[in-house]
Amino acid sequence: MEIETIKNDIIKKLAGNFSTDVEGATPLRKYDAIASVIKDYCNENLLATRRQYAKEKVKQVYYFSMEFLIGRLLESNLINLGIKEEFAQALRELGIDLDEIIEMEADPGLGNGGLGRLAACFMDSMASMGIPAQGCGIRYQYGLFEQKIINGYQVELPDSWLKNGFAWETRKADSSVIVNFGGRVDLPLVNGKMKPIYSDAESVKAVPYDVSIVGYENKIVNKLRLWSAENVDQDFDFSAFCQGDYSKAFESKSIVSSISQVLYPDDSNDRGKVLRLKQEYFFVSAGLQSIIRDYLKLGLPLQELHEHVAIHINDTHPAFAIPELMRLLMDENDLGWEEAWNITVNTVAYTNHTIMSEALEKWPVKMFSQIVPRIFMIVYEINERLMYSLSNEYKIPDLRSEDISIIEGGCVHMARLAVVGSHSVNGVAKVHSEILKHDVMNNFYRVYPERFNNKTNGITHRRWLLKANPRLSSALTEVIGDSWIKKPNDLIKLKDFEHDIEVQKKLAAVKRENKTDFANYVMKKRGVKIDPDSIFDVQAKRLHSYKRQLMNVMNIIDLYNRVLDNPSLDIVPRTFIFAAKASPSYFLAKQVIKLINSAAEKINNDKAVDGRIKVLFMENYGVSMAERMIPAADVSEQISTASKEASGTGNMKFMMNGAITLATMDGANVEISEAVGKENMVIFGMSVQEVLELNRTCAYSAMNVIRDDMRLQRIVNQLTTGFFNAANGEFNDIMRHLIPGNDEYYVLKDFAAYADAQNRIDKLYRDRENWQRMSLVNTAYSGRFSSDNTIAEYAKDIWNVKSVIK
Ligand code: NBG
Repeated sequence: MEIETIKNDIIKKLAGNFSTDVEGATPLRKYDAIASVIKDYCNENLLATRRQYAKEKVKQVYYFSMEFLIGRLLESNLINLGIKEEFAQALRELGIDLDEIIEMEADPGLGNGGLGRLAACFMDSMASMGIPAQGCGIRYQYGLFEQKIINGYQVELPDSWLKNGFAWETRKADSSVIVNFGGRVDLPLVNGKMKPIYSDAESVKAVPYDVSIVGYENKIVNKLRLWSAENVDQDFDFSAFCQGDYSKAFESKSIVSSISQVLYPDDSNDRGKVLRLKQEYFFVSAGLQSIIRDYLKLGLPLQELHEHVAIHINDTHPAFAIPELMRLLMDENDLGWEEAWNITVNTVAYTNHTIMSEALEKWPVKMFSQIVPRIFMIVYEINERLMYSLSNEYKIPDLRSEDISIIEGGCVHMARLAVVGSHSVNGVAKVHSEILKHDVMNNFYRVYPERFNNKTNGITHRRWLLKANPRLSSALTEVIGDSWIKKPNDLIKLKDFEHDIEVQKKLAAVKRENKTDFANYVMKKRGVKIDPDSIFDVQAKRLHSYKRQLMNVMNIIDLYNRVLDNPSLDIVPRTFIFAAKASPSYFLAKQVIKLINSAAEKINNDKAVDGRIKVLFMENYGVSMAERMIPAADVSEQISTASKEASGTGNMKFMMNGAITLATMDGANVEISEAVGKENMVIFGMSVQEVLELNRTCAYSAMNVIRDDMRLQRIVNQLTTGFFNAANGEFNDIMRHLIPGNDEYYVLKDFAAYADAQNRIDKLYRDRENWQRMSLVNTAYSGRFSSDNTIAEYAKDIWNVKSVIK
C-alpha cells in the first residue's frame, strides 16, 4: 500500500469526521481517525469476502460464545492486513508515533478467561484459513470488572471499556430482531398443527454490532456479530418524564439494557441467575433469527440447513440454540417435529470446557419455564422423546433415566440438553475428552458413543508470537526463514539448532531484552523494581482453587522460611509473578489474592532476603498484559489438580515464547509433554488416575499430611498467627478449606512434590546452556498448538466446511 495514500486517508478522516488536522487533533481523535481508516480497509475486504461466500454458496460456521476475549485490534489488524510497516512510516511522516496510538486502545471487555480467548483465537484462525465463519456473542457494556488491589485486597470497579467508543464496531440497527421473554403461550390447533399464541411477553430489541475479523494477508475478513439489548419502542416513558419522575421515566430502559450490561453478573443470588439466563437466551435467539433470515434469502430450503450452516456452541451457555432452532423451524417455518429435530441435531455441535460441577449449568424449572415458556415446552418434549427412545430403542442395562434426563431434580440440565441435541460433543484436550467419556458424561457416552471426540485447544501464533514477541519472531525468521508465519508447524525447523550455541545466544538475548521491557513496565505500573537477571516465574490465569495459586504461594512462603533459617541459602534469584482475577463472590479466591499480597509485602521488604525472592501481583490481568508478560517469562506455572484443568491455553502461549513449563500431568500439559519430551519440562504431582482414585476411595486426610510435614505445620501456623501482618482471622477461609474442608484440590498432598519440582527449576536454570536449549525446543514444538491446526480438525471432523482459499 502507498504511504501517500495512507497519509491522505488519515488527513481526510481527521477533517471529515472530526473537523481537525494532525496538528490540532487530540491523541484520542488521532486514535479514532487512524482506527477508522484501518476499519475502512477491513470493511472493503469484508464486503468482497461476503460476496465470495454468497457466490460460491459455501457452508458457513456460526460460532456462538458468551465470550470473545479478542484483545486490542489496531496492531493485529495492521499486521493481518500486511500494512504495518507502511502505516508506521506514514504516521512517522505525519509526526505520529504508532506505538503511542496502539496504547490508546482499551482492551474490549468481552471475556473472562480461557474460554473467551479460545473463541478469539478461533476467529483469527478461521479468517486466516479462509473458513467462512461468523462469531455470535453479546456486546457487554461493562465487561467483567476492572480489578484494583487496595491494601492487598481485590476491589472490583466497573470496566467501562466503551467509554470512548469502540472504533471497530458498526451498528446495524436495520438488522435488529425481537427477542421475547416471559408471558403466556397457548398452543391451539390451527389446520391440524399446533400454533403457539404468545400473550403478555416482554419484548426486547436485539441490535447487532459487527466487528471485522481480519485474516492474515489473505484479504479474507469474517465478522463477529455482537448483540446489544434495547427497548422495542421508546427509550423512555415521556409522560413520567414530563411529571418529573425521572427514575420511572428511564426504568424500562435500564431493565432492558441490563441484559447486555455486564459479563457474568454475580449469579450467587436469584436475580443474578435470571439475568444470566436472559442473556443466554437473548443472544442465541437473536443470532439464530439472523442466521435463518440470511439463509432464507439464499433461496435454499430449510430442510438443507445443516448442509449450509454449522452452529457451534462454546460450552453450555449457548445451549438454548437447540430448542430455539426447533422453535424457529417449527413455529415460524411450519416444519414438523421429526424433520426439525434432524436438522437441529445435524446442525449443532457442542464443546465442553470443564468438568467442574459448579460450572455445569442447571436452571430451576420454575425460573426457566417462566422466562422462556415456549422453550421450556420444547425442552420438555425433547426430554419426553429421549426418555421414550431410551426405554424402547437403546435399552442400555443399568442406565437409570434420572442419570440422563434433561429435566431432573427440579432443574433443566444444560450440558445434557447440549449432548442430546448435537451431532458432536468434544472435549478440549486428550485427557479431558477421556474423562468426559469415561467419567463425567459416561452415561451419555454409552448412549451416543459416536458423538464424542477430542479437539485439543490451540492458540493463534499470529497474536501470541508474531505480534506479542516481535524480537523472537525476527530472530526465528533469521534462523529458519519466515514460512512458520503461514505454516506454524514449520517452527519445528528450529529443532535443528538445538545445540547451536550461536542460535541459543540469540534467543537468550531476546528473552533478556523482553524481561527488561517487562521490568520497566512493572516499574511504571506498580512502582516495583524487579531484576531481569532473576528467574521470571509466572502464574497468570483466573483465580480458582483447582488452579492452585495457593500451592504456589505456600511454596514461596516455604522458600522464605528457608532463607530465614539459613540466611546464606544459595538460590537463583526468583521473581514470582501472579496475575489473576477472582470472581466477585468467590471469597476463598479473594483471600488467596490477599495472602499473595501479604506475603509479597513481608518478603519483598525483608532485608534478610536481599532481593533473592520477589513476589509480584499484577493487577487487572487481561490480554494486553499477557502479551507483555508471556514473552518475558522463564517459567510457566501450570499446576492444577490433575483432571481439573480441561486444557489450558496459557500453557501453550508460554511454551511458544520459550518458557519452561512446570506442570502436573493435566489438560494439554500432557500433550505438551508428548511434544517436547518430559525432559524439556518439569513435571510433578499426582496423575489423573491417582486423583480420581483418591476421590473415589475418600482415603485422603489433609491432617495426616500436615502432621508428617514440618514445613506445612510452620506455614499453617504463620497463616493463623498474623505472621503476614494481616488482621486476625484474615485467612480463615483458606484454613477452613484446607483442614476441616480436607483440601479438596490436594494442595497439601502435592506440596512436597511441587517444592521438589521448584528446586529442580533452580538447579536447571544454573546450567544456562541446557536451559536455553530446553527453551528453544519448547518453541520448536509449539507449532502444533497453533489454533490453525485445531480449526483444521473442527472444519474436517465436525463442521464439514471447506476453506475458500484454493
Ligand atoms: C476453560 C477451561 C480451560 C480451557 C478453556 C478453553 C471454562 C469454562 N473453561 O482449561 O478451564 O483451556 O476453557 O477450552 O472457562
